Amino acid sequence: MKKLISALAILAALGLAGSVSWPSWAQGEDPALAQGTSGSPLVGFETGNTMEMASVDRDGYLDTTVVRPGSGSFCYRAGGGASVVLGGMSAGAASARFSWRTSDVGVWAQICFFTDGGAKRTPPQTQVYFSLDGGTGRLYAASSKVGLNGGQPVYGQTALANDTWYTIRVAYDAAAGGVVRLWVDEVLDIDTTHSLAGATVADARISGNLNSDNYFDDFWIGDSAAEPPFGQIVRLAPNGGPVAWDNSGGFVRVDEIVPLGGTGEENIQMGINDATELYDVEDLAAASAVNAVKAMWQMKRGLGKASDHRYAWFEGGVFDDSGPISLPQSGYANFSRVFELAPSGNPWDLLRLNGLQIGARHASGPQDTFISWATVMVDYFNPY
Ligand SMILES: [Ca+2]
Ligand SMILES: [Ca+2]
Repeated sequence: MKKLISALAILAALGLAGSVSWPSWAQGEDPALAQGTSGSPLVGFETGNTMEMASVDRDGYLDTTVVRPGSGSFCYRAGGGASVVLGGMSAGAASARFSWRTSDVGVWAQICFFTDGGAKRTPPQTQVYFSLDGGTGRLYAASSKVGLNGGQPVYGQTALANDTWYTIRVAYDAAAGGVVRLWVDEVLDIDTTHSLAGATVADARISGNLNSDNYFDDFWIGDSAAEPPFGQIVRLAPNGGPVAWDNSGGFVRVDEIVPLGGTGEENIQMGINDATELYDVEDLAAASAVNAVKAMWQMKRGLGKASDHRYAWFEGGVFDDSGPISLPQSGYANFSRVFELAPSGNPWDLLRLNGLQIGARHASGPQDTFISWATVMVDYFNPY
């Protein structure tokens, strides 16, 4: 199975009462997946906030009017500058899948590119980029850095249409002679190689053009040049489950979009007893494949002596948790974990997905654990 690039860095969310500041999701803490330092390999914008990405172009914003069926409630409209979907990578090869549409195939846009991590989106910092050519209405790959076609574009053959969602998949191997590939829906539209070795891929970026509307959604990012899986991303919200904690608000206090962390908007474990609060989540109606699942949590701790706070999950008879995590006393910290396999170790399927529970755990000690928000993002494929 292709590995997803996950995230390591710990970034605390500073949530102010009534107005939550929303940083990058930053703690995808499965050690086997931990290769990045910010962002997440699954980005569907279903938190209702652009900051699921590592950095956001100043002109980018979320849109709810042209969302692709099967892709939840939000998509991202890119501005003219670059947004970093996933930063902190250290990969000799990279791939990405996303949904994309443009209002005008006659307007050039550099829609996706892998870089060395520099500030610019042009060579020498960009290793390879995949762009819409406004003259032909086709996509092309280009790079003067890694000896791709003598620095000239390599064009795909698919003539694109305005206002149409496409599934775009790209793959790049930085080694000399490595592949550069792009798929438009089922079609392998660009299939070439480059002659020079590139540097380690540090991030994956997207951009649009202020003279057209370029929408993105459903990002899956991998660390090989293999063909990414088809898929889209939806959110499954908490919708039930046992109420075990003292502040018995149940799932209704952790299911909102955008997340609210104020008083009365959280569940709290008070006192020193071991306790776990797990939430059922909405069922997904149909999927021919479940590629991966990202669980997300927003938590903080109470005042007093530090104690043992964890986020937790349950599936297929297997209960597990994060182990002790460091939580802020003021404001909330965001956590995420990507599960390529179900927690029971089996490949995901609908039955396992719909049996998943997530929540939080207070192991011991005199300090309260707060959970403000929890959700599940599913990367799935279902042909329409
Ligand atoms: Ca979405
Ligand atoms: Ca809440």
